[in-house]
Amino acid sequence: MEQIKDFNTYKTAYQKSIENPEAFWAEISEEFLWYKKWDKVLNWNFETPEINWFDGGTTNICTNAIDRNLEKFGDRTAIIWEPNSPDEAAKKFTYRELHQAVCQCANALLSLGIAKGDRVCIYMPMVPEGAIAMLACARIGAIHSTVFAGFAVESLRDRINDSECKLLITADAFHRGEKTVELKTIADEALKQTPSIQHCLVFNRTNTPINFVQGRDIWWHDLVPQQATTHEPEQMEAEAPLFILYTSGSTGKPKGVVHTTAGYMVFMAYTFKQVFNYRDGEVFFCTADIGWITGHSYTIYGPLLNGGTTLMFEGVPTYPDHGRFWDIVDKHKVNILYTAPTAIRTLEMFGTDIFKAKNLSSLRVLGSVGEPINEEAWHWYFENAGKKNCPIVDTWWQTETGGILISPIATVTPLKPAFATLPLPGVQPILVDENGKEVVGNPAEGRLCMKFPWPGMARTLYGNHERYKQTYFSTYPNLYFSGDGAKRDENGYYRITGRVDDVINVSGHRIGTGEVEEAINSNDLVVESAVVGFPHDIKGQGLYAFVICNSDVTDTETLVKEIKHTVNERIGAFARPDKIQIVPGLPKTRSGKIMRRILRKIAEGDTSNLGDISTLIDPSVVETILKSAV
Ligand code: 7RM
Repeated sequence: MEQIKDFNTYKTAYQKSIENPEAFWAEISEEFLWYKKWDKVLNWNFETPEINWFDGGTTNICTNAIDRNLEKFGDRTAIIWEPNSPDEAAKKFTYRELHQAVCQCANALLSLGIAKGDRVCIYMPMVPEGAIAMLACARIGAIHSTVFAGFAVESLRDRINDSECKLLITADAFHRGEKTVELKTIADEALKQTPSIQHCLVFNRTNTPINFVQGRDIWWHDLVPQQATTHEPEQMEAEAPLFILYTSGSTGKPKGVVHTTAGYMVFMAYTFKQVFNYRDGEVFFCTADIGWITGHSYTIYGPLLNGGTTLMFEGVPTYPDHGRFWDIVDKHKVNILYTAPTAIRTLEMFGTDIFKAKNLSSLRVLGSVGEPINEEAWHWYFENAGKKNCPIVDTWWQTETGGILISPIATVTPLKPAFATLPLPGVQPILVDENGKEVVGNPAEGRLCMKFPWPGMARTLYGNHERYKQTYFSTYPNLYFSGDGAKRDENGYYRITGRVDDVINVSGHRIGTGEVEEAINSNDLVVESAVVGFPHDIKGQGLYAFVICNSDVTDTETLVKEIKHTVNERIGAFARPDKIQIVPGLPKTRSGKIMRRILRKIAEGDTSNLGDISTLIDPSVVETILKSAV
């Protein structure tokens, strides 16, 4: 695959990808291993919606990510693992070792009765075995559903049940910063209500004593290393589901976003190589957890599909001190660092003294993902991490898009702080107004949509194609709607301004207000609640909950604590509201809709102009809420 080396080449590639998308993607796809080449590159229909890439082709993404690299790069490091504590030794897997480990895991899965098409839930910390388990699933054609290890019992349970996973792969426990998370204990709770699970494969990470259910539970070390180190991969249809990843929407329960085999493979390989300008032999460090899409696409699949070296880090940027990222960069000679604005802003708080003792000369490219990066954080990152000579790629994309859609191409696209800049080749964005009318010309502002498919896009929501259609293709006919708002400057550069729906982005984690409200409402003392986002210096956005409680509640302080605890237990600590205000009522319209616009203003502390509140049933409730705002 040809690397884009200058801006003109980008423009030519972009032009070609628009004029003849099928020829464009066919050429890129040639270099992969196919058991059978495709008959047709693309069939699509955004109305039904049905999107079909490389129809008739068969391949295996694991073979392409590992086996294909063995001959040339067998002894090259595929995965570097840096543990939570710098006192523990790092681990490395060459491509050959990774191949053997993945084959063993694949054979282990088969021995547990897992077959092509079965769902396997992976609830693992950031250890290589998490990646190995995902790759092993792909190898045998099982569908992995990775659940972030920060999720609590009910979130895990619901995800397992939604896709009826047969197997759960987890660990005894893990350390993250100063914290210990007893993963198996959480899993045990969830497994009380997951009838589809037959076995639980447990990786021993910390030697923490666990409850062991005979017949159901199996230690990883008792099963996996005993297996044969070769395995004949399953030949997968291009559109066979590869994985499910649950993500939050504005309403209802989390959505099981489904990605399929060939399109995802081609798109991750392409976007990784181009966006980061990845060069052979470089060390790529993506700080995202494998439980999120960024971890799937750019910690695992993208780098491996390019024969690259990927670094997995188990810990947090502030442990044992706030220099940890930079220590890792120096220790493993990281060339490309890909992290989130929230991490940058956290480190920014500690000042720049720490950089004096760091070298960082290995760094060549920096990346940002997950939320809009503010200009201040951009400059801080550019100057302190990049020493003003590493381009920053501000990459915009979503769980649903599979990979990066709008981003500078490192060393190629002229940068503009806080702008994700231009669409990648093959990507056709469009801005529309609230009525779906295209906003033409520049500068412009509108809702960000896509008018043409790209190979990495989600194909459906697990078990609910109708919801897929409703969520992404019904707001504006014949367009994929991202849920984000964006501006376009006079040069056509995009700046993503954030969600226009009720999804809140807390530290780069997508949280649906509905989910948090549901958790809060599950407390017997709560009558109703409304959750909105507000600007937060570190997290980007924080959560503000307005809660109506039962008249017999006298101790509101305890109730507030309890509510936080409930959210912790039901969703996970990352979704805990920053602020909780007990209110006597919520601003509702005559049709019973909560006027969130007003609550958002109150949460922001911007109460000078609340706008028209005359359509409220009881406008005086606003006054009352304002008086006790927290
Ligand atoms: C990759 C990921 C998706 C949402 C998306 C946006 C926001 C992501 C950027 C961004 C501004 C960016 N997937 N978002 N990247 N906003 N600039 N570079 O984060 O599914 O978890 O979230 O994140 O709102 O819709 S995600």
